[in-house]
Amino acid sequence: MLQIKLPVRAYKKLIYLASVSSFLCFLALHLTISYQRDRIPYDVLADTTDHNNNAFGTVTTGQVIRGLLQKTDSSDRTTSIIINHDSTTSSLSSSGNKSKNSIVIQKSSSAQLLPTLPMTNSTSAIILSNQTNSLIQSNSNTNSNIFESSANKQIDEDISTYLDLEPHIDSMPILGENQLLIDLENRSNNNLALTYWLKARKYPKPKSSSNVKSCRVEFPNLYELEFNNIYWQKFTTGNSSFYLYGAYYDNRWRGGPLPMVRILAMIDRIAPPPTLCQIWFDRISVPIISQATYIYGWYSKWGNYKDGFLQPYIITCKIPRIKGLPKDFYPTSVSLVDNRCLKANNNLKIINNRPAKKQEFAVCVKGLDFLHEDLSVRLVEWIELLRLMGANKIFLYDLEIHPNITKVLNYYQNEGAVELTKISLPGHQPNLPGFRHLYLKNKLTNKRQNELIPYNDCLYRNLYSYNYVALLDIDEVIMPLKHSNWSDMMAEVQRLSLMEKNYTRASYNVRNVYFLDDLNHNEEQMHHEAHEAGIPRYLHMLQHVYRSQNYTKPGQYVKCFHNTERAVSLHNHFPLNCFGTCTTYSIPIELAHLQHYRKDCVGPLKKSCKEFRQYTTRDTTIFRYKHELVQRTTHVLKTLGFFDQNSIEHTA
Ligand SMILES: *[C@@H]1O[C@H](CO)[C@@H](O)[C@H](O)[C@H]1NC(C)=O
Ligand SMILES: *[C@@H]1O[C@H](CO)[C@@H](O)[C@H](O)[C@H]1NC(C)=O
Ligand SMILES: *[C@@H]1O[C@H](CO)[C@@H](O)[C@H](O)[C@H]1NC(C)=O
Ligand SMILES: *[C@@H]1O[C@H](CO)[C@@H](O)[C@H](O)[C@H]1NC(C)=O
Ligand SMILES: *[C@@H]1O[C@H](CO)[C@@H](O)[C@H](O)[C@H]1NC(C)=O
Ligand SMILES: *[C@@H]1O[C@H](CO)[C@@H](O)[C@H](O)[C@H]1NC(C)=O
Ligand SMILES: *[C@@H]1O[C@H](CO)[C@@H](O)[C@H](O)[C@H]1NC(C)=O
Ligand SMILES: CC(=O)N[C@H]1CO[C@H](CO)[C@@H](O)[C@@H]1O
Ligand SMILES: CC(=O)N[C@H]1CO[C@H](CO)[C@@H](O)[C@@H]1O
Repeated sequence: MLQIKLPVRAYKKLIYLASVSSFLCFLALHLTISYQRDRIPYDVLADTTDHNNNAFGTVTTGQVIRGLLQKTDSSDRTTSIIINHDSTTSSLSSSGNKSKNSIVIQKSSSAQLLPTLPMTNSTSAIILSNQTNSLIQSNSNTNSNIFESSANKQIDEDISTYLDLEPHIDSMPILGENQLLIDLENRSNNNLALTYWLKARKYPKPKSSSNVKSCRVEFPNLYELEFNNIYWQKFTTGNSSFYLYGAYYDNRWRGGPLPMVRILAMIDRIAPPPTLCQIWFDRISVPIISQATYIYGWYSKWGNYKDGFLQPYIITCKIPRIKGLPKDFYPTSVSLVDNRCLKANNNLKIINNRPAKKQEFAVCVKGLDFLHEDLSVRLVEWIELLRLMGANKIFLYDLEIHPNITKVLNYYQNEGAVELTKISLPGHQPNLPGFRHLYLKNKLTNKRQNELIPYNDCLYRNLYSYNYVALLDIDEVIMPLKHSNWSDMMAEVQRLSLMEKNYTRASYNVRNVYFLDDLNHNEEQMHHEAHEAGIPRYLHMLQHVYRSQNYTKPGQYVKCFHNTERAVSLHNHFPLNCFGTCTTYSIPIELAHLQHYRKDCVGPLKKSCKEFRQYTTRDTTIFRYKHELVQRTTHVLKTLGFFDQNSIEHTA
């Protein structure tokens, strides 16, 4: 309406002004865009935030950077967003291609270093390395480093084709805190009761704790727990340090009328001080208190029996009867304290795995320490052989392993045949991969003491899942000699042992016999070809069918099927503590033996080893599984890409 009333000249003027101003607007916009395009790293970051629905997503690029970096000192979460999404190195240059300064962030776990990043064109390059968390500052005048040279490279991309492209990033929605906590429960080896914590933190806070008589203890705060080397929690009392690994519910009837919580721990004392357990139940806002007792998981004569060395313990807390609680009302988590009224700084989820059906055989393997030794192919053969003999599941612990071994174990984990659990060494012991290996090699007694944690964790996780657990190394197999599988063999062993004495044993042990690598190279003694015909050369056990005639002495270097109904603490060769006495039955060598595949005898047997090499015999019991073992092993190796595709097709 307004326009119609205007004179024609003014109308024309208006159109002219409008077009001129929109042209200027366009020009300004264009300049802004191309200016920003020069600063690619900024765009990358802005994009990332955008896609993840981040709160900072809508502001313009320059602000995003500033916003994120300023936030770092106050919010760890923000820090991790930058770092996690930037798995490749991102370099931020402060002005076009002119700048000589660059900031390189390599995934850093130390958030507190970030606030020192200069946002101005400061003259130094800062490298944050995840390896050492150290800050290396170098002067720009002297930095002839790789980052500079890559910045000067001639890059000539036609950006116009990229304008609307969506980079392939992980578009998973960002999880809420509760979901993150539930996921973390798995990652903590299931020793954090995070699902429970979400509930427990909503319990009403006790009012005043000054009233000592009726002290109402608070549930430990997740963010105030004292952690150690990822999987451990530390509890200090007096001058003793406790490193807690896991807690388990034990209500086996042989343990008496009261159920128990068992806690696996390393303690730097041979006589730990008295402590109390605070046992938490779902829906009860105060803990049940019980005195802790200690079961020493080691023999003093094996060495390191001294304060200051970390000693393995099974800490036991009986759960007092509580009126009105149903029998299957299980405790949820447990803390150790030295005063019943104290809020604890440790809290372990109580593991209580109860599958509907108990299976027969679990195999447990201590922390694998094969970073540089690629035993992947031998591991495949070993796992397949155990499965053929009747192992229901193999539980392995991972200290450090070669990537090819990881590949193998991931495959079997997906198949459900294997469970791999990461583990670390507690306390002051080294955990840098490679260094830890050298430490364990040079500190044999410490190594053995540490091994008791995975062994007993494996026992206690599986108390109600398997009848027997066997602790084997990956160069050992318990070979049934008369039967085709462990199940049939153990049925016979049970029958024989009950005839001898009418009770089940805590363990059933098999004698050790060496299948040394070089026994079949001694051509003068044994007339045979160097390789077993029709068997692939990469199958170590199938190729090594010569063993010594002599077994190691009865009771020495034996391995057992441990009875999960009776064992209280396990050691490599025998149970150390049982309900009642630790009884064992020696399985006759006609029924089974332990085939031990080694280069050489263990250290203390060097003398007998001469004889082991002198009297040898060809033992092809393993050939019973030959066809299946060759087929399965080869199939897995092929599936995982261990063979050159061309050579398979060539020979086929
Ligand atoms: C450092 O980061 C690289 C690449 O992201 C990774 O391969 C390496 O394992 C990390 N090192 C440590 C000690 O975390
Ligand atoms: C934890 O891991 C187990 C298998 O190891 C899986 O079945 C379960 O779904 C996982 N739980 C969560 C919450 O991710
Ligand atoms: C630890 O403390 C107790 C008493 O608090 C003391 O008797 C003992 O000697 C101490 N042990 C060491 C190794 O310091
Ligand atoms: C063990 O072998 C016997 C005889 O070959 C067979 O009947 C039985 O099913 C096998 N048991 C298992 C658990 O594989
Ligand atoms: C063995 O003990 C069980 C009970 O533990 C009993 O039922 C059985 O009769 C005993 N067998 C012999 C041969 O004594
Ligand atoms: C080892 O075996 C040989 C041959 O069977 C036998 O003569 C020798 O006595 C055995 N040695 C021991 C220590 O048993
Ligand atoms: C095993 O490791 C070697 C060395 O890293 C590598 O070349 C090979 O491809 C790996 N094998 C498989 C099946 O990944
Ligand atoms: C805007 C700007 O500084 N451009 C420079 C980018 O780098 C090339 C080569 O190093 C120079 O020639 C340009 O002047
Ligand atoms: C080398 C360079 O670009 N120096 C500039 C750094 O930034 C300040 C202002 O923040 C300028 O004054 C410098 O010229």
